[in-house]
Amino acid sequence: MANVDFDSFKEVAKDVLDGATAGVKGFAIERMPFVKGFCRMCDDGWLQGWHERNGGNLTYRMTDEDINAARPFFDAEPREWVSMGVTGESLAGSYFLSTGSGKYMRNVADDPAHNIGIVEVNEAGDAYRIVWGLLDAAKPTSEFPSHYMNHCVAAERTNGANRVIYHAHTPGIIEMSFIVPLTDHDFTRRLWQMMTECVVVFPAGVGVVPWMVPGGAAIAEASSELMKTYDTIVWAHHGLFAAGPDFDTTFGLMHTVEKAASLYVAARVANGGSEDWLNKIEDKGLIDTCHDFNIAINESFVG
Ligand code: 2HA
Ligand code: ZN
Repeated sequence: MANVDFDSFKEVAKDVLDGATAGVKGFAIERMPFVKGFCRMCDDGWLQGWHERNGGNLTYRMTDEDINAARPFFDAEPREWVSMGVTGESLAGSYFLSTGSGKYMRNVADDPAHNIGIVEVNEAGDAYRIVWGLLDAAKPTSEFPSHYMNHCVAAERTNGANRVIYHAHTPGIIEMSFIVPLTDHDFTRRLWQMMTECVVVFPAGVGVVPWMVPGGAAIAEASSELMKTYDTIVWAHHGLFAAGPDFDTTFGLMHTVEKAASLYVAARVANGGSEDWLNKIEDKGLIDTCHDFNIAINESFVG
């Protein structure tokens, strides 16, 4: 210290302090638990091989606590309102953390502010504006209208418990859509039969949407109709769309359904292409499992 003059010491100290303040401001949102959980889920999906290129998207409906914690870091000037092309009144005024359109899941954890962002939905429930992140003119996912409509339905069905909607390009489910009739009944029964705990993880079964153009109002409406009954929806030749109360449950649901789908395809290949299994879980087994776990099975798919 003896050789450092006081003014230059002060200057260095100020630089360090300014840098730290900018760092805290720049990274404060990234450190919040809901953002960390969101980024981890994007990375987990990437590591599963579900998110080639910009495939898949994730949205999370923020709690009041999340909003209050994040608000000091919102843009001073919110961006323009953008019409969603769909209307959902029940979640008007909500805030969502969303992946960006054209963004890659594998890049989210490294650079959240460019790849994800917080959007506010207006009081009419038909438009959004970005209030944080999605830097350099990025936009929320092209599937945001689908996500929003499905958030509305899933939140109503679960008395507000549902907060997460996740879409992934899951290979087993895509493969199944080539070889299984595209009905809720056909997919659900086959998936339940693949692994004992499937019926416990998704006792309502899965809904199936036939092939549709992605990103539009039509797929949003078809999915949200099925979301009245199911947490998981197959988008034929495209992937899965899943809803849940938190990141773990929603990721776990997607993982379970996709694992069952890949087991189905592998078992069918191993069986020479036939579905005439030597051994399988009978309907009584599915019903008894739900009974023992005290879970209501969707009875339209058994018996
Ligand atoms: O985000 O997965 O369905 C890209 C998509 C669209
Ligand atoms: Zn997709």
